Amino acid sequence: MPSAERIGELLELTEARHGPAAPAVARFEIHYTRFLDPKGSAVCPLPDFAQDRAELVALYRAMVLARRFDAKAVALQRTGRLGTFATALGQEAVPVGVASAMRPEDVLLPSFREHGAQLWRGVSPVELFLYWGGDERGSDFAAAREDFPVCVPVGTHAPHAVGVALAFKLRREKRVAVSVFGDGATSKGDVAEALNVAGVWDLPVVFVINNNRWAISVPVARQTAAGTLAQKGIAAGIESEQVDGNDIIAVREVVARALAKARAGGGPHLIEALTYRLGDHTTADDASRYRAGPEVSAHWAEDPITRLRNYLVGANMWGKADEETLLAEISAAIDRAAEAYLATPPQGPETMFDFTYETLPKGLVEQREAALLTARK
Ligand SMILES: Cc1ncc(C[n+]2csc(CCOP(=O)(O)OP(=O)(O)O)c2C)c(N)n1
Ligand SMILES: [Mg+2]
Repeated sequence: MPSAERIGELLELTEARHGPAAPAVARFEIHYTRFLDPKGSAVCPLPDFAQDRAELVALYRAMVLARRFDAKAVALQRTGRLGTFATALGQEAVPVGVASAMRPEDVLLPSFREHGAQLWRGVSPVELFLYWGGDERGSDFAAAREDFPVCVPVGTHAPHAVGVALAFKLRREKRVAVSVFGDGATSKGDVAEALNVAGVWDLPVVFVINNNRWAISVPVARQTAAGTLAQKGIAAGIESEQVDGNDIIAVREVVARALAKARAGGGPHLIEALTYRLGDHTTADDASRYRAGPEVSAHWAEDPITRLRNYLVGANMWGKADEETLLAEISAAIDRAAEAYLATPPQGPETMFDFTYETLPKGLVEQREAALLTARK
């Protein structure tokens, strides 16, 4: 990707070529926020919420929970007890940071790597296991009733977020729609159209690009020639910025500011969170076929969980005993959830027809009956 310096050079070149008769009529800057460096040292004064140990420990706990959920989901898939699963290994600060900045009445529209956000908002690990196990009941959340389910089609939930935000605006509700999608999704027409209309209608929506640098086997540099993904928001007239997506304090802070702005009627916002996919794309992928090992190892040095733990330990807010207690509590909770999932009797095959249409088209009525007959045999 071209550096900010290179973009400056290009601007100067354009001016030199066209001369003063053709003045530049637009310029833009993308700001990048980071509070903790990869080692966990503060690089500038931390925001107010980060002065509170309980707030930071809650963020730490939620990232550890997301990682533990991930590991269990992979283990279940590998032993034939879960469907294909997309881990968020190394990316936990994005979903947890986003969700921790939201209010319960806001609406989350996640893609398939945001279980950290869903867990924070009250979706249970049992529901998530059910979803990834192919059971539609996993999307019928007991809490977070108005949040959207996991969106596997790449980027199609961005226009849905615009619809949700338009409803909030029409009803004069002080709520914000938050849509999280990947770097690859920014190449989709759905995302470009969503950004465009959100800008024109000045809607209360925050778009978060979870830029983990890869879209399956396609690296960002082959995805777009744009220097940043954030500037795609600028093109739509939306205030846009970058954040260190492995620094949860930074993610929470920039998302909180964007939400406050949108809630106060200040319009949409786009945040590009720079992180890295440490794992395979999904359990159906083998990233070693297209990605060099040293690249991955280098990114382990930016792990968001270690980063926050180092900060907490350095600030005398966390110790070995705290860590052991937390890990034991979280492992037990996830194991219990997995057991509850495995003990849930599966639904009948007819349910795959039952949740899309209010009235089933004739062809599907026949297929539904055939599925039931086969199941009874
Ligand atoms: C509309 C659509 N096209 C293709 C796919 C197959 N697919 C699944 S994930 C993915 C890449 C997504 O990359 P990115 O947006 O960067 O998200 P990430 O997986 O890295 O989180 C593709 C092409 C899909 N799920 N939906
Ligand atoms: Mg990606």
